[in-house]
Amino acid sequence: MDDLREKYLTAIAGAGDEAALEELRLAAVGKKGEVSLKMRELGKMTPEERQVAGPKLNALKDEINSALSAKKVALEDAALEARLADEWLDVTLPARERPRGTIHPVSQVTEEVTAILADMGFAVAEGPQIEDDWHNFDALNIPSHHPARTEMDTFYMARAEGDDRAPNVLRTHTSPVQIRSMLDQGAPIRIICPGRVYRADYDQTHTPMFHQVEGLAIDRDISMANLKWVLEEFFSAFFGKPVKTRFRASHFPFTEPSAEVDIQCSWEGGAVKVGEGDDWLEVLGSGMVHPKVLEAGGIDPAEWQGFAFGIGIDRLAMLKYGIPDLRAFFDSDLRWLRHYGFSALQVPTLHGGL
Ligand code: 2NL
Repeated sequence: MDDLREKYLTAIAGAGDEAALEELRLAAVGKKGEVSLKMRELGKMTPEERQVAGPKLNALKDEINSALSAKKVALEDAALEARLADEWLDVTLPARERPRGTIHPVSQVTEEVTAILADMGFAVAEGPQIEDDWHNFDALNIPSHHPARTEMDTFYMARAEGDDRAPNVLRTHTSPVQIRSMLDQGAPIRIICPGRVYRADYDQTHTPMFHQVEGLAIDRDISMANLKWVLEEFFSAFFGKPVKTRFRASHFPFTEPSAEVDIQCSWEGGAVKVGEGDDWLEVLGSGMVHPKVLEAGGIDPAEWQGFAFGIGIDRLAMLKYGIPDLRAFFDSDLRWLRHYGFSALQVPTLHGGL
């Protein structure tokens, strides 16, 4: 019996895990375990022998059982300690930084303009930023001697040595996109063309790349009255209050008649406010599409006519969001971008008041 005690208590003390412990339990005090077998032998003993051996065996069984449960608890504690040591986490560490970009005012305003005009039935059309001189100038009735075509105003692309085709240009307006759309779709047509345009100009109020949105509506009975309604509706939606407009006769090669459009504003303490006061701010050029331009777009001017307009997006952004310096738009200064940028969740909608 002393051998059994010695054997099992030593084995239990050395058991590495719960499975080993269970094996020992079965071997010692399980139904066919060594201690249980010994207990069965009690029946063959004399009463005197049994009186000595019985209590001793019971005591041994109890001793082994409590050693087993004590060891089980010790193993569980050790496993928990190991996990605690292993899965340690410093919850006081500063959180990981999440770099967040913002929506550039130009993108925001492009979305706003698009939302308003899409609601009036204008679809968005896009096209190449590198154009041939026909789409950028000839199709728009801009003659070859026109000052807009000089290298003072237009960026010309280089041609390969010996290639004497007219050089391509960086588009100076988004009008060529409208020419392409007319040629592709024919009339009737109602589109807007937002995008980057390029002119060789750099000062306080001009950057060599800027953004424009042009609109074009062609149908069987379109007039300047439709143009005026669309523009007043547009400005009122864009600035969120009624905005008066003023049309002044003007000249563009691609429209006849042509009008420059001013919007009502006030000047106070060096800041412009749109939709109040009795000053005027020029914001846009427009007119009825010139018959030669319709022809260049493959549309019969005897059957169709329409209006077109062009607005500077950057200018609109400065006006609406009180941004003073145009050149900062394209400096990629993170402090400026965080200050004037928009959250990706501020998606402009008509019902949200833009
Ligand atoms: C301006 C002038 C304007 C247009 C753009 C246009 C396009 C086609 C035909 C006729 Cl395809 N016109 N676009 C017309 C008038 C003015 O923009 O000063 N924008 C800031």
